[in-house]
Amino acid sequence: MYSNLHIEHRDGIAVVTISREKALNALNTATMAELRHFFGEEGPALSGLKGVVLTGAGEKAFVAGADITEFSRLNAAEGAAFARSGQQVFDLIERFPRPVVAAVNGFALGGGCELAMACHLRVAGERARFGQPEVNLGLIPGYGGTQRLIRYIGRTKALELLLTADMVGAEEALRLGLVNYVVPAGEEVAKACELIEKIAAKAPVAIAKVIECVNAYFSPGADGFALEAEAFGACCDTEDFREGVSAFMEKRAARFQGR
Ligand code: CO8
Repeated sequence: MYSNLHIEHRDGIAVVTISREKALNALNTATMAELRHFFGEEGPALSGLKGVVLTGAGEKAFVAGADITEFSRLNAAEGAAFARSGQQVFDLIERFPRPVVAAVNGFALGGGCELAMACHLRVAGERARFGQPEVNLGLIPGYGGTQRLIRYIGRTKALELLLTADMVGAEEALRLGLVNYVVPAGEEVAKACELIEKIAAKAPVAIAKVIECVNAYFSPGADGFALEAEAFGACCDTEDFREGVSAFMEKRAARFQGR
């Protein structure tokens, strides 16, 4: 079904590997269309899905950026449309109601760093390298990099990385707050799956509401506190809330049904 994504289902976790190893998994139009399909309405059935791990094929790169060969001749209007379309795909990932964890196994540059930042959590292998090198090409990030990098690491360091095109390694990314964990090379996907398993033991509706409310903090015009109160109320109406409280009282593990 997909040509550029390899999807493997591991006990309720979809491990999605971007598979264009010869181009260091660069995001071409076809790959973006497949990501749009996967994370959009036609994507995986949510029932039984614990979460998604996104990673790159091979040992060298997570994703080395948007595919440079495809946008060398864009004019202003085409460039803006190209960027907006990519932003929509990454918004789908950010709003996905199950946890999406990036397993960053190498270079995460330009659109690759932006893709990792659109995921809810990031696990970096010790050889991972992050950067927004677009100014080297006479461009700026177009898939949300100027906005999301600041959210994660603050204005001071974000401006430095965006202006200098410097890359940071995994340990520095951890120190800056760009990634959640650093693991030995080759263990990125396993750690990402471990995180998803931990989250999968919680109430699925509550997890989806947390994602929605945290996203609201960063949505201009959204009233995050109002949304939180509404979402809290919606959780109160779920069977899982009753099960969670009963399990606590009975000193046993909760068995959530996602409703
Ligand atoms: N696009 C297309 N092909 C790529 C890309 C890319 N982003 N990155 C690497 N490749 C290809 C290389 O061309 C090369 O192909 P070939 O073997 O056919 O020559 C192959 O992958 C291997 O790459 P290298 O030989 O360069 O490998 P090195 O180990 O020497 O270097 C690097 C690895 C440092 C990662 C290097 O490949 C590099 O600098 N790549 C480009 C990184 C970059 O600039 N990324 C940002 C791209 S711009 C972007 O992402 C903007 C996002 C928003 C777009 C909005 C659209 C308007």
